[in-house]
Amino acid sequence: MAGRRGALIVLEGVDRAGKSTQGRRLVEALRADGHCADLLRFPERTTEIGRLISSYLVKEKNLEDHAVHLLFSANRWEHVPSMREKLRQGITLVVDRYAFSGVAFTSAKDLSPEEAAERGNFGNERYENSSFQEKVLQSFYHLMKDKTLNWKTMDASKSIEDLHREIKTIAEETMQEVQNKPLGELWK
Ligand code: NYM
Ligand code: MG
Repeated sequence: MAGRRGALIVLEGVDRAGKSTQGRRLVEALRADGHCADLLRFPERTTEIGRLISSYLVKEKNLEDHAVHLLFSANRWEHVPSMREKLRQGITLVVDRYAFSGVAFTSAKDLSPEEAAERGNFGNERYENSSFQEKVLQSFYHLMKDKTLNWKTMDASKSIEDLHREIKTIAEETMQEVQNKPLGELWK
């Protein structure tokens, strides 16, 4: 029994794909089955770095693109020690966005201002328009070519319930699969 570790389950996708809903449902269901599971989200807006990011996203603050990219990265790094500790203790982490969002959103920023001005039915934060999200999606497809990561693609147009069942099955398989493997590192 000793040494069984938790799984790192990352939900990625464009804005409004349903990641937060599915993340919450997954953690509830895993806990109901007696597993140890915690929900995390990035950006984690409650830290000092997270508050800076949030004021950038709601357009209260302007920040240089590279600087804000590094803030998103720093916001993940400030949580890495506690994440590793939890995984080692056997707690499965369900994470609503991670470093893939960092790459996908920053790399979508070469969008022309005309394209960015065309707004769809999104929220009011930075990046929340359809042409930007299309670039983000293409970037995610590119990142998914990395077969060292165990990507599963979900059809976000399915019902919340159907998606939940699929995601829960994948999560349980993954937890089994990794339980005796050492913690890895991303992009090493
Ligand atoms: N975002 C998120 C980034 O631009 N870079 C990152 O590294 C991360 C983690 O933050 N539009 C963007 C994607 C979202 C925005 O996230 C806020 P959320 O999940 O809507 O709170
Ligand atoms: Mg959002």
